[in-house]
Amino acid sequence: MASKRALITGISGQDGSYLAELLLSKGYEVNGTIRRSSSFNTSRIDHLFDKIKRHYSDLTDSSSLNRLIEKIQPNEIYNLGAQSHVKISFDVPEYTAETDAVGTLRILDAIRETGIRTKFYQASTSEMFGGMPGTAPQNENTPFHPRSPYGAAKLYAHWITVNYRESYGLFACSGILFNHESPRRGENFVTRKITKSAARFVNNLQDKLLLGNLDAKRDWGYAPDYVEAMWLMLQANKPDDYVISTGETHTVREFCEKAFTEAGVKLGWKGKGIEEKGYDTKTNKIVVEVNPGYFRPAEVEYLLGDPSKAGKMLGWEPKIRFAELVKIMVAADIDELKK
Ligand code: NAP
Ligand code: G4F
Repeated sequence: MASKRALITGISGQDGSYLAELLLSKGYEVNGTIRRSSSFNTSRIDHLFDKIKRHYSDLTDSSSLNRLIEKIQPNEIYNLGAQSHVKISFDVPEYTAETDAVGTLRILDAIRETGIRTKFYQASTSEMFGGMPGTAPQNENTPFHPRSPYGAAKLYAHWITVNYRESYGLFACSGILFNHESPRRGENFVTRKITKSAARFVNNLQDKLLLGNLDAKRDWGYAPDYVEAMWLMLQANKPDDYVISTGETHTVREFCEKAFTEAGVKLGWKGKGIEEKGYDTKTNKIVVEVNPGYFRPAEVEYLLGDPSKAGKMLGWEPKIRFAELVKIMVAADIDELKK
């Protein structure tokens, strides 16, 4: 008999898959929502097939959410489902708001309506800060200034989570997580795009890597560490909001350099702005070019989180930092090519 029942929206995503593994290891019954898709979209959780319960649902569909919450009666709900790509949110702003903002309200209201006693975790993001000049390191008291439809939708979700906690006494937490990555990261996020390209480059499968803003700085952590923080928030005595980050920041350019070094290629740089190029210092071959097609209408330039509250109140700290993270991701992508 499982000790607790959990419901994870977005269980097929990077974080959903790691969180499912963590909760299973703690003896939970793990339920997760998946979306109908014309092709298979469960590769990250296929290895858990007989251990978890999967349910078709969508954050844009209130009735499916109400039904599931009523049926499962979860002790803990982790709302990880989202249209999570910042640049794509400029192309599908309304869908992003429906899923990421109103979707969160739909769950909170289903909890209120059914009167089920459950704890709620909201997957909030450092994108809500917008990386405005003079605000780093960002902590729980830093003013919000979202710079994308994604950031704005997530900010609504954050505040509605806080509002339902204050209005109805729900045990609801908002985890303000900075970028976290892994070998399971979606291939159109910059870190995975780089590590996959580095692996392909040294195997003569790819010539060039086209990137957008090389100067953007991110506080990159390791996804398995971050799902542990989500769980810890729901085990605390009282609900609260926490910044989760490593406290270290690096440019996209540095991530590239490190990833190619791990793959055995030392990169040099020449040119400025959209003319900047990264080259293999051994062969002089151009490896990285800037393509303005990857620029965003508004950019978040500088993220650096201060996770000291989570350290003090939850005893959480990151185990894997930048250098090791890049190493893990490049090694996994090289291994993947060998298969
Ligand atoms: P991800 O890999 O993109 O996973 C997102 C999950 O949401 C997938 O399972 C996806 O299903 C599902 N989903 C998408 N649209 C949905 C909808 N309309 N209804 C229900 N489910 C839907 O994202 P992640 O990196 O694991 O991130 C998890 C959560 O944390 C997201 O809410 C993200 O915005 C937030 N977050 C992430 C980071 C980060 O750096 N990773 C940082 C801060 C906050 P499919 O597999 O079918 O697409
Ligand atoms: O990897 P990214 O797409 O991640 P971004 O925009 O920071 O968002 C991720 O982290 C957020 C937490 O802060 C999450 F909430 C969100 O769901 C997502 O997981 O881009 C990182 C940086 C940006 O500044 C972007 O402009 O890399 C820059 N970049 C440069 N070239 C690129 C590329 N990003 C992508 N995706 N692709 C490029 O070719």
